[in-house]
Amino acid sequence: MPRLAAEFVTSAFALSGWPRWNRAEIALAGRSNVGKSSLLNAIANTKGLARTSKTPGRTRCLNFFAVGDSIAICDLPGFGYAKMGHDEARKIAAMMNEYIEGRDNLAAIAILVDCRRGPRDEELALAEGARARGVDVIPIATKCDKLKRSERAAAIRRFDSMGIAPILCSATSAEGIDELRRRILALKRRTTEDRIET
Ligand SMILES: Nc1nc2c(ncn2[C@@H]2O[C@H](COP(=O)(O)OP(=O)(O)OP(=O)(O)O)[C@@H](O)[C@H]2O)c(=O)[nH]1
Ligand SMILES: [Mg+2]
Repeated sequence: MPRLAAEFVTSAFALSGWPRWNRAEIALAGRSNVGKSSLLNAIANTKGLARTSKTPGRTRCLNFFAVGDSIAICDLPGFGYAKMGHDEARKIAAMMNEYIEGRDNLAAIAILVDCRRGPRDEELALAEGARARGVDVIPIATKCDKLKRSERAAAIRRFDSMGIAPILCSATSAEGIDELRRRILALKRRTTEDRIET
């Protein structure tokens, strides 16, 4: 599997900052600290491409990365960070929803969930909203290097409520990263007409 080169393009705090291009986008979504930015760095095999941190709430805007000629990755800010101020948390949630509900380029959303926790209401709602718009949902169980061999089956079963088995991923051990690269390279741009109207 060749390295999947990704290049930072721009940060956006509002719709007006979203890039105008024809690329198919995959968004990386999930709770704060779940490992979105680390996963992006692993996919691109470039340390420091997206900023990561032990402190939750590192990413506060939408960060767009171009992959080849026709694909892009959008690293989203994390939700559910308890210590974030109410106004800031609301602003970030609104920014995320605006993107997920309004971005025509969005072809797929990778919903990252800590493998030891499993999806809850917020991730299930995110998956449902994306599917209703015809956006592919790719569940990802992150930090799977933390699992003992005997815990792996249970970790996968935690995703039953999502209706799709997760890709077990680790930015540390690189497990699942090639599979994710394949899924990203297979993305095709969808036009508005392709979407399932609900
Ligand atoms: N063991 C392990 N730790 C990880 C893995 N991926 C990320 N981490 C750690 O988890 C913490 C959060 O990682 P980030 O990639 O910054 O998480 P994020 O989802 O982008 O966080 P926000 O930007 O705050 O939403 C960091 O301390 C990482 O080193 C992994 O696969 N395995
Ligand atoms: Mg981040």
